[in-house]
Amino acid sequence: MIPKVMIILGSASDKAVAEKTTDILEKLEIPYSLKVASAHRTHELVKQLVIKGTEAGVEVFIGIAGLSAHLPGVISSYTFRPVIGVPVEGKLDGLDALYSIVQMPYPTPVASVGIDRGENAGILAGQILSINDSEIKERINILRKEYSNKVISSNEKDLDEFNGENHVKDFLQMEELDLDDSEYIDDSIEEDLEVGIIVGNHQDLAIAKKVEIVLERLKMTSNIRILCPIRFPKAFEQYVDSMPEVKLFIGVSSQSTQVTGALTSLTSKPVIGVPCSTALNINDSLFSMVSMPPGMPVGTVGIDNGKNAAFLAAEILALSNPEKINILKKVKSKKINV
Ligand code: C2R
Repeated sequence: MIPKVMIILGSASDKAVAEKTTDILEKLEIPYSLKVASAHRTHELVKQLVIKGTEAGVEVFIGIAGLSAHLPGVISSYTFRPVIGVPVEGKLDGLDALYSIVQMPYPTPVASVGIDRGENAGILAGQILSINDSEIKERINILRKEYSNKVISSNEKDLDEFNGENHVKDFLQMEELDLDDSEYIDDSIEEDLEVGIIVGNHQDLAIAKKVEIVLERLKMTSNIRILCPIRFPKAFEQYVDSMPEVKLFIGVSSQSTQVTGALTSLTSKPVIGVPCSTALNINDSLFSMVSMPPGMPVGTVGIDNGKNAAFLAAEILALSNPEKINILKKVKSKKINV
């Protein structure tokens, strides 16, 4: 059987993080292959695994590594399949691995998840595959319900010890709330739209435009909307729901990156995030975008690197449209200048 996902660990010492990924892939019933290979210590092995794996039909690669985690980037350099990177905490609280994974130059994107967030890598891989597989999509939705049910049941299970005299315990019990979040569908947006780009505010529009320009050159349909989910929560929700045909979303945002956070809670489709720098701080958007809790992945690219987000989106869409790979090859060999 050809595995759909290949997971490569930089070392057997990353096993605990990899287990989180394989647990999810087991739940989603997605066949995977698991290897240990280091871009530093066994470069040729990584190269062979990725090239032969791609030729055989592996659709998504996951690189798990700590320290100077060059492994996911090296995987990306040998394939046009989407690559997800999981930074492992070692020294420097895992920031060494996070930066090494996320800050890839164009056009060699890696979608980074948070430090040690192996489960989010598994879910993101599942979301990517679910674009062309309704059974995986169904299983992703069940998994998302498990994560939300855990929160909901905590209200009954975990708050018992709060017995203060002023705690109004019976206020708004779970059964009094309307928690049905089944998807609202409106057919107001053109059917052939492939990518929805949402940008949090005007200040980040220049980066979103880069995403759009590269998507256009890569022959993908997209549209940009400036919409802030904190200032306009209802409009944001309606806008996301109004695009049932969109295959994936790209959120562009600075500061506390509510755009991508809100997107993952409203859709089970893949969400790619571009953290934007501001004059005062470069790191806040990266950290708040990538460090999503278990169950809610945002495949984060490097700071201000809208072009890599577009390239990654094309790699994802090329899974069902191999002709797109020819365009990606031309871009990489600079026959098309974007
Ligand atoms: P050892 O425990 O084998 O010394 O590895 C591994 O992923 C691991 O987290 C320590 C750490 O080194 C990482 N490593 C990389 C690469 N190869 C190994 N980051 C690589 O090629 O990027």
